[in-house]
Amino acid sequence: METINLTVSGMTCGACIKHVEKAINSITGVQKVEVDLASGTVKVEGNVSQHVKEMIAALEEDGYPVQVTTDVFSKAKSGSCKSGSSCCCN
Ligand SMILES: [Cu+2]
Repeated sequence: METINLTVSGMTCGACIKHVEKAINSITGVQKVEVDLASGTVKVEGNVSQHVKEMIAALEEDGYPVQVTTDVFSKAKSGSCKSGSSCCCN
């Protein structure tokens, strides 16, 4: 299970939170969504690393531009892991 942090723009009220939660919960593998309206951050837990793009697409479709602050992709691609048996680059 992974945790992914997103920064979601355009959330202004409780209804926005519900929209965002619903959009994210519709994505395969999502187990938990936590929305922080004040900071515009969303924490997503689940087996979601394969579905981040879908998640972003679903949110943008609903009018909420997204930035991924936990960068799963660059970590996997950059080869920045230097050692360790559970290296994410493998
Ligand atoms: Cu709203």
